[in-house]
This record gives sequence, structure tokens and C-alpha cells, in this order.
Amino acid sequence: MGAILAVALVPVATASSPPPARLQISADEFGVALSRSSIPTGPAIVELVNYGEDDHDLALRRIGGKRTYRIGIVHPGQTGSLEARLRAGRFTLWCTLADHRSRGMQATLRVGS
Ligand SMILES: [Cu+2]
Repeated sequence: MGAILAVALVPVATASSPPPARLQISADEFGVALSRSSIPTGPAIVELVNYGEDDHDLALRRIGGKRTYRIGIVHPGQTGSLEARLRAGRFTLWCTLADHRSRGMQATLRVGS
């Protein structure tokens, strides 16, 4: 009985994909702080938490890449998120509103090893 159970469980274990990597970005005037500086490749959930007093948003693009991932405007005290499957590389992330990027709302994220 025990042997049958073990055999039955193996396919389930190999078929289950890893959970998405999670990254949280804290935003305020005028900076962004990442919960971690790197995440593995594959599915990811990126969350933007606005701790500031102004609206903020987030753009995320791989250096050398063309696609820009976005989290729309997040009001003070609120949270926005996106799910994406990110390729390996270095990503720049920034707030696109007004002059927030030049005021310091920019950071780099490493994806993969
Ligand atoms: Cu901003």
C-alpha cells in the first residue's frame, strides 16, 4: 500500500511548476526600494506599494529589451501588481510620472543568476 502511494505521488510532484517569484517595490517621494535585488527567471509577481503622498506608477524593461512591463498609477496607500515571465538579464525599473525618475525613482533588478 505504501509503495503504491509513493509511485502515485511522483508524477504529481514533477508536474507541479515552481511558484512565481515575488518582488515587492516600496515607493515614496522620491525613491523605490526593492524587497530583493534579484529574482530567478520564469514567472514573477511584481508588486508596487505606494507609501508616499503622491501617485506613482512603475515601468520595467530589460536592458537591451524592447518590451516594457507596466503597473498603472497607484494612489497613496494602495498597491498595484503585475504578473510576467521575465527573461534573464538586468532590468531597469522606474516611475514614469512627471520628473519622478530623475528625482530618484529608479532602480535595477537582476533576473536569473
Ligand atoms: Cu512616482
